Amino acid sequence: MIKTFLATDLTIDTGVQELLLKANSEGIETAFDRAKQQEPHCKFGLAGVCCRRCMMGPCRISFGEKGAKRGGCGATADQIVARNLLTLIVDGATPHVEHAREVAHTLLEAAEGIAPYEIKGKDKLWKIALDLGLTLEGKSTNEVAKEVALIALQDFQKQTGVATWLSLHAHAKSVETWEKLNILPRNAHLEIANAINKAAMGCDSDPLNLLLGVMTMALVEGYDGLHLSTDLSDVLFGTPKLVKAQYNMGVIKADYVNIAVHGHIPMVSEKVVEWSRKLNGEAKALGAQGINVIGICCSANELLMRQGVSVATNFASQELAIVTGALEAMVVDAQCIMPGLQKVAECYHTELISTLPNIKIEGSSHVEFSPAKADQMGEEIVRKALARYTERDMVKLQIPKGTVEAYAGFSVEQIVEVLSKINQEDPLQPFIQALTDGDILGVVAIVGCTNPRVKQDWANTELAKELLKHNVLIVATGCSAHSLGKFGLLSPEGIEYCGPKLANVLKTMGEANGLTSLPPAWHMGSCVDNSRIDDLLVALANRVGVGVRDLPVAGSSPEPQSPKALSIGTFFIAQGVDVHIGLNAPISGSPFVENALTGDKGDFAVTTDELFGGKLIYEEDPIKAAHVLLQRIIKKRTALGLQSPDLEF
Ligand code: NFS
Ligand code: SF4
Repeated sequence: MIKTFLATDLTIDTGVQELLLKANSEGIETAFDRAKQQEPHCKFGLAGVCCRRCMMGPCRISFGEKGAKRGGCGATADQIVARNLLTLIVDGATPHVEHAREVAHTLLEAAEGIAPYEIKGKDKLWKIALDLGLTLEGKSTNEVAKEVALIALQDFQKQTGVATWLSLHAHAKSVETWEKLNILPRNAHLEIANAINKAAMGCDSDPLNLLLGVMTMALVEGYDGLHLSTDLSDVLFGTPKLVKAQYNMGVIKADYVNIAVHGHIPMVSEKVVEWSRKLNGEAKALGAQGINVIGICCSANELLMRQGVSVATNFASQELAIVTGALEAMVVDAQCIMPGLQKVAECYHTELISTLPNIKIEGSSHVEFSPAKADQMGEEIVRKALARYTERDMVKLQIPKGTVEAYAGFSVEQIVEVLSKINQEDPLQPFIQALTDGDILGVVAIVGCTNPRVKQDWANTELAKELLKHNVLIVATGCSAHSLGKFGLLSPEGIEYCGPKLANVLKTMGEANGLTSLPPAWHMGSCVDNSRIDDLLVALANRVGVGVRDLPVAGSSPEPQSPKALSIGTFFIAQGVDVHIGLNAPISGSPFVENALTGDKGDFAVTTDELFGGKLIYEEDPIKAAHVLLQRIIKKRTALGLQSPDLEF
């Protein structure tokens, strides 16, 4: 643990600051301490030029005149960086692909009557079934659901053709580009194996071919990761609708049995909520007011959107939720679960509970999830939490005060419904009119994580405010959406940050729906729900009659932590959307790879800007990043023949 630190340098969240001081005084180490201990980071690792792919190595390429220019096998910096990037994108995409497969498997078992889940999203099921060309006549919900689940599972098996979920969602112009480049994926598992095979020692050593492999993996991420997860989660649990909830550590309640759900997999978190409601009376029998479920990271997003569950915090401060001393249990499944949680939990009465059969945490308890035994899991977890309540140490209890109101639930279906209150026949028309007139200058998706290497929530919120000032509408997902929620940008009050034109549009749209205004940032869900942002872009492009690459939109991950942020970003670049990152990807050691991803059209032999119409933008300063994104948006507006104001920064 570092002895002296200023909590205000580490996060702008005052609740987290308070808990960092508490942790410090109790001698508890957190990710913020450990991140400092890792400084300075290895410069070879940061640049992506270290290779551990075989036992001739590890090898690293020197930056200066002197030193090795090739690894033991002869691999150059370009080749090593490209191979490392490919496996990094596999690291990002694979958890989402597993997420999707688990949802598909659960849907299948639910349809077969084996798994205790009711199919709540019938509308979504019908829509997907029709899009897949199935006939519905005379079939029960379960029969249709089974057919859909079996077709979805084919996206992990089929050896020829193109992944079905890509064909369901991709814009025709994007598919044309990908076909020409021969990067269309067949099935997710095959492409993951293919990518690992390409990157293996002595296999693919052509940096361009490796980068094309990166783009294939990005499409796997987009369609068999994000889209498949969202679609089938909506079928099982319903499509999100506008919902109001609270943000900040203050959502943890002193007089309740508190259960935090953390991770990503809605089959786990939904059952925890269901059983918390069923066993609420037992908490009262213990003298508590009831059971309070709160969310962390993307499980929070899933439950916020569908159940109105409030959000305690995001990635970087996950351990600090335990430091309140008020959590009876923290239930985790997969992805972004810090192993450090267990050590913190041991300082309190909190039980850390892992759930997925293949994902365990050293020292934690484990209550196993399987679709068929989901109810047993839910009940056992909640009973474990109840049992811990009486062990709470009141001396260690300290919950930062105050919560912030936030709206979430902006699925595309909900956005269309909101807009239909203005134009019933053609709901997207008022949105497109506002874009055309420049009342909405463009749309930027602020997505991804928080990272203890960056002052928590600072870059996410600064970038959002600067863009809003210039009338750019924000859509958000993941832990970035949580950053915006904590600081009021998911609430109608947040329009104080908007330029006058955007504020007017949001007021008009809000008033048509019985609100003072829509919030300036639309919370569209978890990280897999970046699929919803994609659907929105495809719908807008189709309505206008252009490609996704032509739209005045961009993406940004100001505080990225996970390789998932990079694989998702690359998916959007593949469609011609510019993507900003606030911490660099490990590519700077290769001029070829760096230029291919960040160069402009015509800059270099090959750039994604040239091939796809979008590029990677690396900028740590969120204000400068906002300005670069504004310039890129205006460039796209100009190409569409749209007027834009002269920007003054
Ligand atoms: Ni997304 Fe969600 Fe958060 Fe980053 Fe992790 S929880 S999948 S990766 S840290 S946003
Ligand atoms: Fe070194 Fe080549 Fe082996 Fe990598 S694959 S560790 S560069 S010898």
